[in-house]
This record gives sequence, structure tokens and C-alpha cells, in this order.
Amino acid sequence: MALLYLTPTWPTDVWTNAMRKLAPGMDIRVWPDRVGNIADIRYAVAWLPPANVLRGLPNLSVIFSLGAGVDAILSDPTLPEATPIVRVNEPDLTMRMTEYVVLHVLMQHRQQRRLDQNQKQKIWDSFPTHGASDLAVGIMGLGVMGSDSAMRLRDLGFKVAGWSRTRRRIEGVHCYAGDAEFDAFLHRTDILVSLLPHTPATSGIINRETIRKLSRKGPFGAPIIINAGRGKQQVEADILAALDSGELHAATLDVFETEPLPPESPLWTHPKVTVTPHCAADSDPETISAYVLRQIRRHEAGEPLENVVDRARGY
Ligand code: NDP
Ligand code: OXD
Repeated sequence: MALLYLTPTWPTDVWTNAMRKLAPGMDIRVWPDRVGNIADIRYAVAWLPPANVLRGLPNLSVIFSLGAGVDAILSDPTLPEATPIVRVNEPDLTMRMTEYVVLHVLMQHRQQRRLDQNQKQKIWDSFPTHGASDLAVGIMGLGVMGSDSAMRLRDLGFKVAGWSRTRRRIEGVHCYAGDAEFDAFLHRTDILVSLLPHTPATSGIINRETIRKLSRKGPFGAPIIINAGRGKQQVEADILAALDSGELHAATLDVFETEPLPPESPLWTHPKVTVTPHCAADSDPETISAYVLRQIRRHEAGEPLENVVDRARGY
């Protein structure tokens, strides 16, 4: 039984070393140089895997995503149809995302970028501030990540709502569901956070029309967006146009249509945009390797795998 690493954009050694420490006897292979006899490979761990590789593994029983999102794996048109895909659902990853969302909601709410600018120019300007309860945060995607962020922001006093495909119930959070309730969710939202997966239904969802439906009743007079879901959910030309016209007050973006964000992108230098390099919730090699190993042991013991992706839903 061998485990193949397909992580062309990551330093694979960090991952294989973490797994070796946890399972010293494991037969570990690495694509493309140390694949060995493909008939031995029962498990694959993948992050942005190249297309056409997984289909060539005749005895593959499980594909593990090294992140919560599986859009890159599912985008391989030759993906073996019956092989289960297990995604990450780990408290460490969730907490990292929650930290990111809380940090950037607070940064916008407390106008930290304005304060930074003032400090650079030695300007003592104690402009009026507002309370968390003056701001309505709306989280698109109320899954593992979105629901945890929603509860933390609720506990800080923000008016929190969420939107998901099916109805969720979270105490103190107004839960909207489905396309029919999308506009109502947008109308009450001052800060829109995306923690959606990338699927055909969520592609380009943060566009000019969506931005125009957001609330303008908040303390900044125009809404703010925070996207830590996936870059293909945002239409960057629409975001830039909305920022320049004043329809949008500010944006924090962790994910982009093209990653890494090309140097020529105007988002890098836009005064109202905070750019972070897809680091909202990094997968920690030791924690996630332990998670993968737990799943492998479950599978070997004939127990059901956890967090198996529903391919029909796309997440
Ligand atoms: P989950 O699968 O637990 O949650 C996804 C949520 O999105 C669910 O609430 C789901 O609805 C909702 N959703 C999906 N499609 C739609 C739709 N068409 N309309 C409305 N709601 C929809 O995923 P996680 O919370 O674990 O992760 C979410 C995403 O966060 C990942 O897919 C990934 O893209 C991103 N991510 C980004 C990271 C980063 O560093 N930037 C790190 C980790 C994750 P329902 O509840 O009905 O199923
Ligand atoms: C993930 C990510 O999906 O890091 O986990 O983007």
C-alpha cells in the first residue's frame, strides 16, 4: 500500500516528512519523480494536482485534498468517477479562517488602514467611530468555516447573517437560504464575506449586480467585501469599477481570479484594497497529515471515511 503526493506547487518534503514522522513505515511516493510502481498506490494526497494523473492509478481507493476546497481536484475532466474524495475539515484550519475573517472585519470596522496612513504622516485624527452593533455582516457560505466565523462575529456584537444553499440554524445568526433569499440577504449586508466553495453556481457571484444590492445604510455609506472563498467567485473588473465609483467602500481579498496575483493587477496598489496571498487558512502539514492518516486508518479498518465530497454538489 503506497501513498502518492501530488502537490506540484508546494514544497512536498515538508508534507512527506510530517507523514513519515507520524507513520514511519508508510510507503510514500512523490509525483512526478518518485512514483514507482503505480499498481502499489492506494491513496493520493493532492493540492492543485495536474490533470490526467489520478486516472492512471489503477488501484487508487481514496483521494485526499490537502485543503477544504476541492475545486482544483474536481476540475480534472479525467478524474476517476468512483474514487471518493476526502476534504479537510479540521478545527485548526477552521480557527485559522475564523482568525482571518474576524481580523479583517475588525480592521475594516475600526478603520485600521486609515489609522496606519495617519501614523505615517504623524496626523493625530481621532475621528468618530461606531459600535460593532452598527454593522451588519453577511457571510456567504455557512458551512464549517462560515458558521464558525458567524458565531465569533456574533459574539463580538456584530449583526450577523449567513446565506447557504440549504437552510442552516445558528443561534443569533439570521440564516438565509437559496437563490430566492439571496437578494434579501444582500440588502441587509454592510460587510459581505465569502466563504463559499467554487462551483458553477458560485462562479462570478461577487459581481457589479451583487455589489449594487448590498446595503448602503451602514456607517460607511457603502458596503465592504471580504473574499476568502475562491478567486473565481469575484469579477475583479466589477470590484475595481465599484470601488472607483464609490459603490463599494473597501475590499479585502485573499483569493484572486489568477493566482499568484499578477504584478500588473491594479488590485495590488488600489488604496481601498487589502491584498493577502491566499493565506487566510493555511493547511498545517503536521495537523493535516494526522487527519489524513486517521482517515486512512479508518478506511483500512473498514470504517466509513469522513468529509467525503459530494461530487454532484461540487463541494
Ligand atoms: P463547506 O462545504 O463546509 O461549506 C460550504 C458552504 O457554502 C455551505 O454552507 C454551502 O451550503 C454553501 N454553498 C455552496 N454552494 C452554494 C450556493 N450555490 N449557494 C449558497 N450557498 C452555497 O466548506 P468550508 O466551510 O469548509 O469551506 C468553504 C470554502 O472556503 C472552501 O471550499 C474553499 O474554497 C475556501 N477556503 C479558503 C481558504 C483560504 O485560505 N482562502 C482556506 C480554506 C477554505 P449548504 O450548507 O447548504 O451545503
Ligand atoms: C483550502 C485553501 O481550500 O487553503 O483549504 O484554499
